[in-house]
Amino acid sequence: MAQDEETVQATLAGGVLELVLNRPDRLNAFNDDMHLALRAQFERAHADEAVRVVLLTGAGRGFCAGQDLGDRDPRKGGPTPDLGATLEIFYNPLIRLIRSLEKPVVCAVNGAAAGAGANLALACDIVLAAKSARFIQAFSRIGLTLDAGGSWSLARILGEPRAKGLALTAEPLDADTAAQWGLIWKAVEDAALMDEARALAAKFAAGPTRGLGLTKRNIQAAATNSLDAQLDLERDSQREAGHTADYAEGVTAFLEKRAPVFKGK
Ligand code: T3D
Repeated sequence: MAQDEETVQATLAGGVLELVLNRPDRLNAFNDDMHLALRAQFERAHADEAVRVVLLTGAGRGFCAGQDLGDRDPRKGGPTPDLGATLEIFYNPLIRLIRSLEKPVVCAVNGAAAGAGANLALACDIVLAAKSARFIQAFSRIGLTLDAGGSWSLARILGEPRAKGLALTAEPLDADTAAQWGLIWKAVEDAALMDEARALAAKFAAGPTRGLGLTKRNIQAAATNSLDAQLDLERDSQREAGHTADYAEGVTAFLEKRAPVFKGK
């Protein structure tokens, strides 16, 4: 079995690339193999037209517990690890790949999402979480600071008071509260999580892929654009969307009073 199939299970069916973080006995904490495997899958999502949506979740009772601390054991001796290198080599490229993918990324948080694992989830476009799931900015418990885009996501989404509260206290945030605060899209019953996430992913996979991708890109661009720049971007994007076969199909289907059949073209 290939390395990436062991630590990240990947299946592509019906336009949905489903990725399952697969180190359940470590609550899917990242080791180097899992970093490389997950990155390879997001690179594939960029390159492969057959991928129209990504669905990310975790095996077992956790979503992802961040970096594997067993690989950071100071008791083993040796030089102090360069944690900046981990970010430069692994987390930062991964977060950039997710944010720059002009296709929806759905995240189904099935259990604890801690440290970089929490911020991996927050980098995704639509986050569903099981009601039993918890988001834990665990960094301060071990003397670290936010990473994997957490300081950016939390401050932007929640504002300083709640971002600082979560980060400085490392208190777990339950899924219902995360949804109420607007940190995630929805909290759902545990038993319904994967059905709901897969239904959503299937809907996106049958959607107008370019239009969805432009929508994602432009909403993200709004954070740093002026209104003028954003209006120009909307004009250019709508021009591009208007040339797609999916737009022609959408309008035709409306006029023919039937459901559209989008091809992602
Ligand atoms: O290069 C760099 O290191 C820089 C990058 C840093 C990024 C980071 O993510 S730093 C933050 C690392 N993550 C954490 O600090 C979270 C550590 N985990 C926890 O705090 C807890 O496990 C949870 C709150 C997530 C869940 O608690 P609980 O009680 O439900 O489960 P547990 O019993 O703690 O964990 C179950 C097993 O998973 C356990 O192993 P065992 O005793 O059954 O053999 C535990 O040791 C293991 N585990 C959980 N998280 C990690 C882990 N093993 C290695 N690394 C982990 N991060």
